[in-house]
Amino acid sequence: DGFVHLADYRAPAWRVLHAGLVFELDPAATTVESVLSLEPDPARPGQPVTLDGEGLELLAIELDGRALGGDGYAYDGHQLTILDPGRACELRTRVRIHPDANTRLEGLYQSGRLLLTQCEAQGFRRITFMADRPDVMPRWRITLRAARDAFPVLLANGNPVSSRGLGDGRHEAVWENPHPTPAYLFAIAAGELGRVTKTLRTAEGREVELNVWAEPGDVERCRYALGAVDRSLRWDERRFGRGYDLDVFNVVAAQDFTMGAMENKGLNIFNARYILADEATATDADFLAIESVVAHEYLHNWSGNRVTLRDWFQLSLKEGLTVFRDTEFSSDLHSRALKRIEVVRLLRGRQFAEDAGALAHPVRPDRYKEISNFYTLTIYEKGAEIIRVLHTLVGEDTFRAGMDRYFADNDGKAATLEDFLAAHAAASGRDLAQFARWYAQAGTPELAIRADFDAASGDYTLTIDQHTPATPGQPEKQPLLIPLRFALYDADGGEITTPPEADAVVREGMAELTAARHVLRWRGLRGRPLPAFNHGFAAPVKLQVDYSVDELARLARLERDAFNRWDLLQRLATDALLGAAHAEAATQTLSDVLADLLEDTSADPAFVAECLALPDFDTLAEQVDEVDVEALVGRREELLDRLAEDQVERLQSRYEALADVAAGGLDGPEMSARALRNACLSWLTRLDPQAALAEAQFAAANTMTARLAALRCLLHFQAPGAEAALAAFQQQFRHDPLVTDKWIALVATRPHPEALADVEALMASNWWKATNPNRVRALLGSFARSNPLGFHRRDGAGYRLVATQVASLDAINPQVAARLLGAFESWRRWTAPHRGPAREALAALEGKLGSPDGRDLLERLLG
Ligand code: HT7
Ligand code: ZN
Repeated sequence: DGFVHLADYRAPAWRVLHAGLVFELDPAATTVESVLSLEPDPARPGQPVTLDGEGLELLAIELDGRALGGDGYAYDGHQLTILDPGRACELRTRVRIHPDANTRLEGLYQSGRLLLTQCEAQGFRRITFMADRPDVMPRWRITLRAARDAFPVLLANGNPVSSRGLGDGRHEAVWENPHPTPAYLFAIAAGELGRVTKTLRTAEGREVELNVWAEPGDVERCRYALGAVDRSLRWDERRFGRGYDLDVFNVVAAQDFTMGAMENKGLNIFNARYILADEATATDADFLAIESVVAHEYLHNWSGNRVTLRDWFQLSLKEGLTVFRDTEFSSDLHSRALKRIEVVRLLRGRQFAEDAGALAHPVRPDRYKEISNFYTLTIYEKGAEIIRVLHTLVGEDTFRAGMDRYFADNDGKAATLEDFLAAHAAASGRDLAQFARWYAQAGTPELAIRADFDAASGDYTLTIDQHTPATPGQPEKQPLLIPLRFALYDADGGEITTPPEADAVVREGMAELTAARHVLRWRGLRGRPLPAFNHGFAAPVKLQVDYSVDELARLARLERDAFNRWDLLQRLATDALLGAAHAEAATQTLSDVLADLLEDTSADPAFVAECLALPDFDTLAEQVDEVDVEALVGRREELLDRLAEDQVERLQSRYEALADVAAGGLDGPEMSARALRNACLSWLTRLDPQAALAEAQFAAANTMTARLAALRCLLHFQAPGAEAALAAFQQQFRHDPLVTDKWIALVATRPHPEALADVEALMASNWWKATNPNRVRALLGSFARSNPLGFHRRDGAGYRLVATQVASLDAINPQVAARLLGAFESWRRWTAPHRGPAREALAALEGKLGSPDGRDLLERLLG
């Protein structure tokens, strides 16, 4: 049926114990000689050796030193089959590949003057023959040979063993990776690279050299990333007791990279946008993202590399866990509340939509057609939330004990989610069978909570109904184990600490919901209490609680925890936008609370900035049955206008007062000041685009954060000076592709249907580079995902533009094309004037996509 099924998993009949590779590197034609030590599984005798190899030009093949003739093997362009040799043996092959023609950026490819690899998930088979599956884990010896002038630096996984000149201008470097490592973690990088470096001693006493490499002109911009590697290594030692296990840790920045970065053993390869930074070219958000992606890849060394995956169905075992770990890293180092706000925005705006749309799938899918299409927010972000649910249920100490056990039991192995759950079940003494449903069931659970108070008896009951909507292929759902935090406040704002009578386990303000309905009951209360739920968003669910505006206003002032206060403001804003009955009262309350916040100079300015940022379009769209794009955007703009009018003086005063702290520097208070200042600038420019505030900030800016925020205000509010500022910005940074991506994304997201023409003009210009994923994302990704008025034009031109580009990008880089196609995931919920053109744009793609990636997505979108 074209699917790979989890139920069909079989252990490999042949293991690869050792892989010795010799590369003769050349962009046009690289040869790879491979010697694989193969061993049969005694439990499965008589099986042929089958190795993956995609489109390889086979030059030579020998088994145990003897050339194989045409009757000894078969190669069909995808798989190499050798009749059962019947014993352990050594297979030697030589193949030729063509990195400079590789626009897929999978396998060995050229980026600028560098040669690089990307092997996850199934790219290694484009380099040479291998059992390209994560449960086959050879030890590796990698020899790289190349012309010294073009490729002075030769890097691979593991530790450097030797290097030497070869005469005739060529040289060689040998690397050895002693840890059993699957092929998806293989990496090499070669070319003219410079580095920043630092040596440290790990807690276990190992001396480790940390290097961050980039093209020579970019080396100075690697310093921040190097610091982030250092911080990550130290944090994993402290918080998880996990040390680093090689003599070197190399990181390389590449301008052409399909995703964010890759955790190859000892040689992480990064999209340059997650490495290169200084204050003149990177925003504060860039710095924070760099630190978090660097941490993510570093932390994979244990969650992914030392303990790897049995098969790709287990993807969230490494990705969800590592997102959980990198989020904890950022929360420990910076503001936990701000990090939680960032994550919850992403969940509500994007992951919930994915989980409710045509592409919804469980965190552990049970079948797939193309694994590349499963690197999703559900696998990553919902996967991390599930780990957080476990952490909430068992507490930090027991969670740590479970992790220690998981690492100890599975080190050097290829694990499953069952292995992970078994370790945590053993450490906590809990039965995690119901918890495991989180992995099997797609869709965001909804909790509807009804409160009843009997004034005569003082009895107060909370009835909690759990429901998960149907998703493709899963019409029926079972109840999940959900830890629901709650608090009850009395009339004086004091917390009622009496535990309720309940048909669920309740402890310290948390109920463990396991059934479709639970009832919590308090008796003899003196008045109707005010309830609050899901503090810190501990349960990744949608809550339905009918609050009056007065109750929300009281809660917004009662809640001391920063995340919860922010969440209440989001709720007020949502009611102001979508809650017809009390929209006006909610607007007024929101405005009053924002006024207090803007006057509260003791509050973290970055937190105030988060409170000023209303729920975005995606988050709102997720909460309505049918998405009327123009109406939703229009209402949001009106609300922003109204709130900005109410706050104008406070905005001006905070904008001015924060100028000095915001002037430069990367310390918390400095970044915070810029965050609030830029939020104020946006609201003030909205009110009066003619005022020269943004123009002045643009002219005086000495950080990219201030400059880009000003340019955004100028362009998006069509202020005088916008054209001149854009031209100056383009000119100043024309040689920097990452900064160029920034202005391109601003143009693509101008909130106006006419932005389409600007996007088309850019596509016809020299700025357009279809082979560079960052450029494609900056222009088309931003347009499709972050410009509702442009993408959802009533004439369907936005959909047609994106669909047409998907078709041509599919032939260049199928993964990049498939991600763009994901922008249509919610099309069935768009109102009729949009739905029709969207369906037509998708239908026009049928028969036009050559890749399995694109065809799989299109089938699911239209199915
Ligand atoms: N584990 C890495 C995933 C990745 C990837 C997957 C498919 C195609 C290209 C890719 N590049 C990187 C990234 C991570 O989650 O750490
Ligand atoms: Zn990852």
